[in-house]
Parts: sequence; C-alpha cells; structure tokens
Amino acid sequence: LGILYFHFYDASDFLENQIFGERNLVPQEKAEIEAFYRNRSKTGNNLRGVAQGKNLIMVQVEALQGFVINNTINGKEITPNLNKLIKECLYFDNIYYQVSGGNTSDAEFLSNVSLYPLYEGSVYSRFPNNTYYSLPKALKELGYTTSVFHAFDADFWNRREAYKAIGFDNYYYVDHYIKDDFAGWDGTALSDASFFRQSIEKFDKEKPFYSFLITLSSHHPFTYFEDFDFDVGKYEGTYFGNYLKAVNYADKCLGQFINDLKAKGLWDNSLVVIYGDHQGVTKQECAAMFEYLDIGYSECEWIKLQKVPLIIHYPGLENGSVYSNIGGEVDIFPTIANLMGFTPKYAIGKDLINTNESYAILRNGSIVSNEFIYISNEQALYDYNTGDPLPINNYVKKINALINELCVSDIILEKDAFKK
Ligand code: GP9
Ligand code: MN
Repeated sequence: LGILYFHFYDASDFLENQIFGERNLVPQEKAEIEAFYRNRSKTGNNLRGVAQGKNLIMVQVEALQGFVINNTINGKEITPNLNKLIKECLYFDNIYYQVSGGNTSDAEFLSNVSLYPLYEGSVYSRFPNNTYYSLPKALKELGYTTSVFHAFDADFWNRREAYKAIGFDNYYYVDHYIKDDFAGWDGTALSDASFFRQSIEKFDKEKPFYSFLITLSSHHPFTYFEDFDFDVGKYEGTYFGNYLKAVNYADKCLGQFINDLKAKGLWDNSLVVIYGDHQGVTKQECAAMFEYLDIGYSECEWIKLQKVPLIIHYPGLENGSVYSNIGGEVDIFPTIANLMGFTPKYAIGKDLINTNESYAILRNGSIVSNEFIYISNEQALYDYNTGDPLPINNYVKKINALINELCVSDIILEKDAFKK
C-alpha cells in the first residue's frame, strides 16, 4: 500500500499505544522475559576482544542483497570491490534480513538494538520513547562518541526521536550535507559518493567513535541508473538490470570509501561492518532474478534468496574466512560486542562467531534453519536441503521454541519492559 499508508497507520497506532494502550507488564510476562535471558546458552570466546578499544564504522547499504556477491553478469563482477574486500574479511553468507513495516529503519533497529521489529508498522514510529539497551549506549559507556549519518529528511521514519531513544549522541541528516552530487531515486538523493566523502570528515577526531552510516543511492526505483555504464546484457532496460546497475554503483562508492579510510589511517584503527538492509528485487519482479541464477521458483527458494551480505573487518585481519551459520540482522550487535570485548545485556540475537546454532526467524514468523524452512502463512514445513515437505507435528516444539524469541521481543517493546 506504500509508504504513506505506513506512516498514516503508524500515527494512528502510536496514539493507540501511547494513550489508550494497556502497557502494564504483568508478572507472567516479566517471568517469560527473565526465563528467556536466563536460558540463553553461553557462547565461546573465539575472537573475543580483537577490536577492543578500536573505532566502529558500520555501513548499512540500501537494498544490497546477498546473491550479487561473487557473481558476474556478461563476464563482469557486479560487486568487484566487495568481492575483493571479502578476501580479507569475515564474510557471513547466510544472513537473513528480518525487517517488517519499518523497512530500512527496522534494519537499523535490528543491528543496533538486537530486538525484533514489530509485526505491524514501524517500531521507530510506534515506540520512539521506550527504554532500549543498544550498541551506541554500550559504546558510550566505554567512552565512545556515537553518531548516525543518513542524508535524508530528519523525521522520515521518525528517526529524530528514535535515535535519541537508541542513544546516538549526534544525528547528521540531509541539512548537514552540501548537495553537490546526486544519484539514485529520481536523481534527488545525495550520491553515496558524496555522502561517504562528507561523512568521513565528520567522524570524531578526539575520542574513539562509533559511526553508523546509512546509504541511499541504491533505493528503488532503480531507473536512475538505467544509462549507467555497466553492461547488464539482456537485462538492459529492465527492473532487474537497473537493480544490478544500482548495486554496482553502490559497490563503487564503498570501494572508494574503504580507500579513503585507508588513506586517513582509519582502516587500521577501526572495526568495519558492512551489511544490506533488505531486498531490492521484489516478489513481483523476481522472475528475472530466478532466471539469472538458473533456479526454479518455489516458496523455499524465494525465502533462501532473502539474504543480505554481512562483512566484517578488524585491524590486523588479512586472510578472510567465510561463516555460513544461518543468522539474521538481530545477530549483528552481539557479534560486534564479542569482537569489541563486551557482553550486551539484553540482546536477543546470537554471537555469530561463537554459536553452534544455525537459524533465522523472519518477522512474519517464518523460520529458516539448517534443518528446515517453516513458512508461517502456509503453516508448512520443508526440508532445508531438498525442499521436500516435512511432517510438521514432529517439529512443533522446535518451532515454538524459536518463535518464542518474537514473543519475548514483542512483550519487551509493547510493555516497555526495560524501563520496568
Ligand atoms: C530514506 C530511506 C528509506 O530514509 O532510508 O528507505 P526504505 O525504508 O524505503 O527502504
Ligand atoms: Mn532500505
């Protein structure tokens, strides 16, 4: 129904939640939350603290999907810079996005707070005044300056309010940028090239810092890139072809950004995290993607393509490794915390480096694990590898145990439980 619908919906829902809503945390809910955190399995100590005391630079890339990585079109790499980077990074190739009605902003919330977004609407709009434990708050306690950068209207997705609750010290939005170059959307978005160039200048020069950057140019519609100089062969002039061109542009800007970090001596002094926020190829437009990947369409295969790359580099790391545990954006905060040597208090996600578990829970209640794929709206279960149906009754306990994460997260949000 489009963005306006969401924002209208959020506004009415906000009123309901804040004014008419029953937000008392009842004892049973409190007990459920406590039991959940008590039962979290202890993880190991691999790579613990390797980036302790370093800066943190995290980039959330608009609509960057996993399938473009290490892939070519007409003999040319789609993301040559990221492909090169991955060789000297930790690369997580089985990470699912978990956004809901808040789209980009939900991805930000997942990675910085490690709670799930809401089933309906945007968490930034509905609960902007909650108490949160977050990555910026944890780093602030360790003496960091924390800043978020996004060259768009300050109040879109209610970011101005939400960022206060999440605990960022500074918010650099469109008014803080010189509009000297445009790329993406209908040509009105500040280009990623300019965005990175200007943002780097704003990084704290006195203290260790956490800078969180959210890119914009590769936002749909991708038509802006139609004449862009990247040959997509038979997909020239199509939605899918334009998407590949937009991603190729984003990759080019990321490559330049990494070079600039190196030139400024920041690369060797910072933990750098790059990931995609959500899909770029919609279900409506997915036929070309399936054809390109030479995969037959099925609901399971569609779900398996809802992945985003997660790339992490810490100072001194030269030889990369690939982590293929299944995870989600909710796991980013605890994974970073381990590398930076602290334990997040109330993260729902898992540390991807030290976990033996392999699953992601999508916000619609579907689940991907290394064993099965559960499709919530069909209430159907399939073997992860073969796609064959599985007897759901044998797995009810497992499914419910996983879905409990969503329930606990919902109670925390709806009842503002951390405040209490
Ligand atoms: C603009 C952009 C929104 O703030 O981040 O992206 P969307 O949520 O539409 O992907
Ligand atoms: Mn987005």
